[in-house]
Amino acid sequence: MIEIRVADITTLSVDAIVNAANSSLLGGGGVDGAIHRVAGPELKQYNATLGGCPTGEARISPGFGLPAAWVISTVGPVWRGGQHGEADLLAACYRNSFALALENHIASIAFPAISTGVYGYPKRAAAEVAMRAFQAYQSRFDRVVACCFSESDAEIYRTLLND
Ligand code: AR6
Repeated sequence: MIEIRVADITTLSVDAIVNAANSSLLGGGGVDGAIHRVAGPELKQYNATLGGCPTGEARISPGFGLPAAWVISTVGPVWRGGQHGEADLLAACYRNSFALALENHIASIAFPAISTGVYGYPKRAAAEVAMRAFQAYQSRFDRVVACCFSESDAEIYRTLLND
């Protein structure tokens, strides 16, 4: 089932939350900063052992201080006009995050709108990529949460879900 929520993803009680990270996996601003703040310094220490993550791939860590048991960090593409493989890379983020979740027997998972903040991916185009992935994988999970940070972002997902 796909749920569209307006929330701070760090508050969600799901098995795994997805982080829109950078390739260092060591923290940053936006949702990444929020997740590291609530998880605590153990997340950065743990991620330092992972050796980074290329754009489009994903890595899994324990949730430490978060309500979620797991954090799946994925590195979205920086928007450079749309002709540099951005859509394929963003789709890979969702696919690789879902694949890691399945390998780890995760039943409920929440995603932020990857790449739509600092990385500048247009929100509607990013939501189309996200929704296609949610629809492809939802039957293998109890809950797939599209975690929006504003009501206007949620409205974009609702429009796509009802299409
Ligand atoms: N809960 C849910 N969504 C959030 C939260 C939150 N607490 N905070 C922000 N968002 P961004 P990116 C939304 O910039 O574009 C970091 O510095 C936000 O409104 O967090 O993938 C990393 O270290 C937006 O819709 O991630 C990277 O360097 C979405 O999350 C870089 O930013 C993504 O915005 C990644 O940029």
